[in-house]
Amino acid sequence: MRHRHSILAGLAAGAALLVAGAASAHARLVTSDPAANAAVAAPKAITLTFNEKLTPAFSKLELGIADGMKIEVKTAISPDGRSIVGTPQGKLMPGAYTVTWQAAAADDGHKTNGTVAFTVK
Ligand SMILES: [Cu+2]
Repeated sequence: MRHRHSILAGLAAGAALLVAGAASAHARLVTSDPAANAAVAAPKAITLTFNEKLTPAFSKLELGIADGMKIEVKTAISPDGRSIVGTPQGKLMPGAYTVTWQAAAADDGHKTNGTVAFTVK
Protein backbone atom coordinates (compact mmCIF):
# COMPACT_ATOMS: atom_id res chain seq x y z
CA MET A 1 0.00 0.00 0.00
CA ARG A 2 2.80 2.36 0.89
CA HIS A 3 4.46 1.79 -2.48
CA ARG A 4 1.20 2.39 -4.34
CA HIS A 5 0.73 5.65 -2.48
CA SER A 6 4.12 6.95 -3.47
CA ILE A 7 3.42 6.19 -7.15
CA LEU A 8 0.16 8.13 -6.97
CA ALA A 9 1.90 11.04 -5.27
CA GLY A 10 4.51 11.06 -8.04
CA LEU A 11 1.81 11.14 -10.70
CA ALA A 12 0.04 14.01 -8.95
CA ALA A 13 3.25 16.02 -8.72
CA GLY A 14 3.93 15.44 -12.43
CA ALA A 15 0.45 16.60 -13.36
CA ALA A 16 0.82 19.71 -11.20
CA LEU A 17 4.06 20.58 -13.00
CA LEU A 18 2.37 20.19 -16.40
CA VAL A 19 -0.49 22.46 -15.34
CA ALA A 20 1.93 25.07 -13.96
CA GLY A 21 3.98 24.98 -17.17
CA ALA A 22 0.93 25.54 -19.36
CA ALA A 23 -0.50 28.26 -17.15
CA SER A 24 2.67 30.35 -17.26
CA ALA A 25 2.21 30.78 -21.03
CA HIS A 26 -1.33 32.08 -20.72
CA ALA A 27 -2.83 35.44 -19.79
CA ARG A 28 -3.90 35.09 -16.17
CA LEU A 29 -6.08 37.64 -14.41
CA VAL A 30 -4.00 39.21 -11.64
CA THR A 31 -6.31 41.89 -10.29
CA SER A 32 -9.51 43.70 -11.04
CA ASP A 33 -11.12 47.03 -10.23
CA PRO A 34 -13.75 46.63 -8.83
CA ALA A 35 -12.21 43.71 -6.94
CA ALA A 36 -13.91 40.32 -7.19
CA ASN A 37 -17.00 40.14 -4.98
CA ALA A 38 -16.60 43.75 -3.82
CA ALA A 39 -19.54 46.04 -3.10
CA VAL A 40 -18.71 49.45 -4.52
CA ALA A 41 -20.16 52.78 -5.61
CA ALA A 42 -21.01 52.77 -9.33
CA PRO A 43 -17.64 52.46 -11.11
CA LYS A 44 -16.95 54.65 -14.16
CA ALA A 45 -14.69 51.96 -15.57
CA ILE A 46 -13.89 48.30 -15.01
CA THR A 47 -10.25 47.34 -15.25
CA LEU A 48 -8.95 43.78 -15.47
CA THR A 49 -5.19 43.46 -15.21
CA PHE A 50 -3.30 40.42 -16.47
CA ASN A 51 0.14 38.92 -15.91
CA GLU A 52 1.22 39.46 -19.49
CA LYS A 53 0.51 41.48 -22.64
CA LEU A 54 -2.73 40.81 -24.47
CA THR A 55 -3.74 40.70 -28.12
CA PRO A 56 -6.32 43.52 -28.32
CA ALA A 57 -8.40 41.94 -31.11
CA PHE A 58 -9.15 38.87 -28.97
CA SER A 59 -9.29 40.44 -25.52
CA LYS A 60 -12.52 41.94 -24.27
CA LEU A 61 -15.03 42.03 -21.47
CA GLU A 62 -18.79 42.06 -21.24
CA LEU A 63 -20.89 43.29 -18.37
CA GLY A 64 -24.12 41.62 -17.38
CA ILE A 65 -26.63 41.99 -14.60
CA ALA A 66 -28.19 39.19 -12.57
CA ASP A 67 -31.01 38.42 -15.02
CA GLY A 68 -28.50 37.98 -17.85
CA MET A 69 -29.15 41.34 -19.53
CA LYS A 70 -26.03 42.90 -21.03
CA ILE A 71 -24.94 46.44 -20.22
CA GLU A 72 -23.35 48.37 -23.07
CA VAL A 73 -19.64 48.72 -22.41
CA LYS A 74 -16.87 50.24 -24.53
CA THR A 75 -13.68 48.21 -24.17
CA ALA A 76 -10.07 49.14 -24.77
CA ILE A 77 -6.66 47.75 -23.94
CA SER A 78 -4.44 49.86 -21.69
CA PRO A 79 -1.28 51.44 -23.20
CA ASP A 80 0.95 48.83 -21.49
CA GLY A 81 -1.11 46.05 -23.09
CA ARG A 82 -1.84 44.24 -19.86
CA SER A 83 -5.29 45.52 -18.91
CA ILE A 84 -8.75 45.37 -20.42
CA VAL A 85 -10.65 48.54 -19.57
CA GLY A 86 -14.43 48.56 -19.94
CA THR A 87 -16.36 51.83 -19.76
CA PRO A 88 -20.10 51.40 -19.15
CA GLN A 89 -22.12 53.65 -21.48
CA GLY A 90 -24.28 54.94 -18.64
CA LYS A 91 -24.36 55.01 -14.85
CA LEU A 92 -24.59 51.57 -13.29
CA MET A 93 -27.66 51.11 -11.11
CA PRO A 94 -27.41 49.35 -7.75
CA GLY A 95 -27.39 45.57 -8.16
CA ALA A 96 -25.29 42.51 -8.87
CA TYR A 97 -23.02 42.48 -11.92
CA THR A 98 -20.91 39.89 -13.65
CA VAL A 99 -17.93 40.75 -15.82
CA THR A 100 -17.23 38.04 -18.39
CA TRP A 101 -13.80 38.32 -19.95
CA GLN A 102 -11.80 36.74 -22.73
CA ALA A 103 -8.11 37.33 -23.12
CA ALA A 104 -5.50 36.20 -25.65
CA ALA A 105 -1.84 36.25 -24.70
CA ALA A 106 0.23 38.37 -27.09
CA ASP A 107 3.18 35.94 -27.02
CA ASP A 108 1.43 32.73 -28.05
CA GLY A 109 -2.19 33.69 -28.80
CA HIS A 110 -3.55 31.24 -26.24
CA LYS A 111 -6.97 32.23 -24.99
CA THR A 112 -8.23 32.29 -21.44
CA ASN A 113 -11.52 33.44 -20.00
CA GLY A 114 -13.31 33.91 -16.74
CA THR A 115 -15.77 35.98 -14.75
CA VAL A 116 -15.59 38.56 -11.98
CA ALA A 117 -18.65 39.37 -9.89
CA PHE A 118 -19.23 42.65 -8.07
CA THR A 119 -22.09 44.59 -6.55
CA VAL A 120 -22.99 48.23 -6.98
CA LYS A 121 -24.32 49.68 -3.74
CU1 LIG B 1 -0.33 30.04 -23.70
